[in-house]
Amino acid sequence: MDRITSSLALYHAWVSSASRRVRFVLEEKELSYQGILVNLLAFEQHSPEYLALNPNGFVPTLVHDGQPVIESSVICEYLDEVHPSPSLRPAAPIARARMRVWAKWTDEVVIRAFQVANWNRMMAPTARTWSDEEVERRLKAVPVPDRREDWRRMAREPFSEAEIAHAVANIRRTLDRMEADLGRGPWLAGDTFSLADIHLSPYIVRLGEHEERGIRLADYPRCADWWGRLTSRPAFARARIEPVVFAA
Ligand SMILES: N[C@@H](CCC(=O)N[C@@H](CS)C(=O)NCC(=O)O)C(=O)O
Repeated sequence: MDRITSSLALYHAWVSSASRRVRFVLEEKELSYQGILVNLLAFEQHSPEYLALNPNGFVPTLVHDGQPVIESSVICEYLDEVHPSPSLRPAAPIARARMRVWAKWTDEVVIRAFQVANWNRMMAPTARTWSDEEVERRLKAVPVPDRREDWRRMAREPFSEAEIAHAVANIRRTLDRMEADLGRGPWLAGDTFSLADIHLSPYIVRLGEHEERGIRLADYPRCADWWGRLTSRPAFARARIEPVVFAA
């Protein structure tokens, strides 16, 4: 990993959805920052150097004036506090509360729902090649017990069809709730584009991965309209929130 040379640095990975939320905020605010790539399949996120910044061993981590800030939704709010213009949090407390409900749902449900299917395709092909000794060594370096178990699963017992079906049910639930909230719209938290819209964007861009399970954005007309408006924002392209292409 590169060394920090700027007062605003983001440790991230291009395909990491949590990193993408923060990159979108940085681009909306047109902040210049140093991007430091963390190679997740080389396990740089579990190195002592990185764990000193982010004790959970996840990307992203923002380092501002030498101070690390972790957790993507917290980083997004932090950036909006220290660089308030243009504001990404609605002014009205009720709309701000709705924005936070979306942040919470994304953190507690959406991240996991997408992780289950994605990790089988993205992480398992590497992890299943490890010897038993290597599995033991790699798992020792993973600090969060739940994530350690996820890595063990990738090495030896990938997520089952039943677990993926459960994840897909949560994705459908998310789309249903988005469709309902957009009825009040035009944005997820109300009148203005906000962090709520940013939080969902890296997951909606990956919906195509679930097409064979019958999930289609076109079946959610308000979401499809919202997606058209969101993806035409110049910051979206600069943040590089693109569908993920898997090796065949
Ligand atoms: N709640 C965390 C989750 C971050 C997260 O799960 N990051 C993934 C990439 S999207 C990661 O670091 N994966 C590598 C690993 O767990 O070893 C956040 O929102 O920042």
